[in-house]
Amino acid sequence: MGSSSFLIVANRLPVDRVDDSAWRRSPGGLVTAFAPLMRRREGGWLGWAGSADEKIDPFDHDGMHLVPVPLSAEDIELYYEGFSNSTLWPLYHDVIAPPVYDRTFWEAYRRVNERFAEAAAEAAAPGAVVWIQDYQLQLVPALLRALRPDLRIGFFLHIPFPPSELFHQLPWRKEIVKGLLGADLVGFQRPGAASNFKRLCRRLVGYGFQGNAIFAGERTVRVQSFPISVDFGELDELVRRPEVVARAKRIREELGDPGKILLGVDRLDYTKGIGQRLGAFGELLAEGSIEPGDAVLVQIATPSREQVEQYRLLRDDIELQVGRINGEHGLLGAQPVRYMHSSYGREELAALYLAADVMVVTPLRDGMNLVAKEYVACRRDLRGALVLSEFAGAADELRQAFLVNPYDIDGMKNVLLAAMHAEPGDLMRRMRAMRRRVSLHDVDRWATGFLSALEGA
Ligand code: GDG
Repeated sequence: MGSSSFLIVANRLPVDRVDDSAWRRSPGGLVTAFAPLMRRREGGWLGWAGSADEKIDPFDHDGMHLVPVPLSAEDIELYYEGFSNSTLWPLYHDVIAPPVYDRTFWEAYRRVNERFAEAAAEAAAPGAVVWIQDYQLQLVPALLRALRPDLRIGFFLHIPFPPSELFHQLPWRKEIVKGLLGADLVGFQRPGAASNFKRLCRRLVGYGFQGNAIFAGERTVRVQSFPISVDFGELDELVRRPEVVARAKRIREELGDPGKILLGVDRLDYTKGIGQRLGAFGELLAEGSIEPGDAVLVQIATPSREQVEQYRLLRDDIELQVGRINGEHGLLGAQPVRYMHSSYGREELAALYLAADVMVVTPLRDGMNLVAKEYVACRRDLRGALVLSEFAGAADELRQAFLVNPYDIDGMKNVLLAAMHAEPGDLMRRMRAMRRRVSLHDVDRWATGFLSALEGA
């Protein structure tokens, strides 16, 4: 038995390698959310360190005890790129892309989940609280419980949980449900996902439920929604810095001081609706509702899952679309779409949010979408419009956004124009309400809310 009385189990460790001996905390909200908890509770974090076929001993970093779980090149191909990102990811996102059902993927998923469960069983102190993260590790709760019945086990799914009709496609649907039911608390982003899961448990394994409780034989499993959020305070502080404010001004100048700056920030993923967004913007230019020079769409597309075929095809499609729009509507020295296939630092991102008049978040399906909440957290000036898909979890909370159905291109065009032309007073009212929501329901509240439910479960 190990010494961690609080253990996070996630596909990835929260650090990236700088060189042979040095690590750097990865960008992203999860680590920020957990760091204080980890320090308070002698926390550990178990996950893959990011390189293939490498065995790394546990080490301490930034007040956290990190336990690397090795993955071979084959595990990465079959468990990570395969079952996680070619089967579960599309299945859980409304089958926007066709899921691949491949038995070798499944075998690898099971094998790797067993490895994670064994490593967690070794690292956890007696009676420890273990919090397992996301779709890559859905078998770990039950596997870990079998090894260590003394633990208190929580699981949180960051992505949507699909409706029952879709979930039934999965040849290993029962195994996944039983895997999750090993937890004391199963958390989802949205209440609808929690309901889907409860109904599925009744149909697939015959367990009844009442309210938040599923009756799983001798045990009770609590199922509930916990909408994730951002570190409001950190972002609100970031955009007060004079260098960030100055950078936002410079960004506007570098873009040729257009009438309106529209911004998209996404991992390059087919769930994010980047093509639909470009389509709507392109049509507005083609029909003359927007003149080149009136508006620039900045699209940051962070490289993602480049070994997966569907992602390579998507990149080609998007880049073709950007090229067409700029080819047809660009002027010498002024391109309506500025597309960047790279990632940026936190400060640059905050400056971009601050420079953007219209933030365009149009996923076809998204568990939450933190970009929408980050934009809100960065707009202490109460300016800026948020265009937000109804199919993002964030739409449950950010009701004052300009909500769109990204499948409805005409609707999206109208909403983009409405957001671009909205009165400052209207924008201020909307932004004030959204900021109230995000500042009260920040990521710390998410993490402590989940943990107190788990410890009380
Ligand atoms: C999954 C679910 C759920 C993006 N580009 C850069 C950069 N980012 C940061 C954003 C944001 C994060 O990445 C993306 O989070 P999202 O929530 O938008 O989307 P997913 O990656 O799909 O996340 C999602 C989330 O998990 C949490 O539960 O909300 O629904 O799909 O924080 O700012 N960060 C930096 N440079 C970039 O270029 N530094």
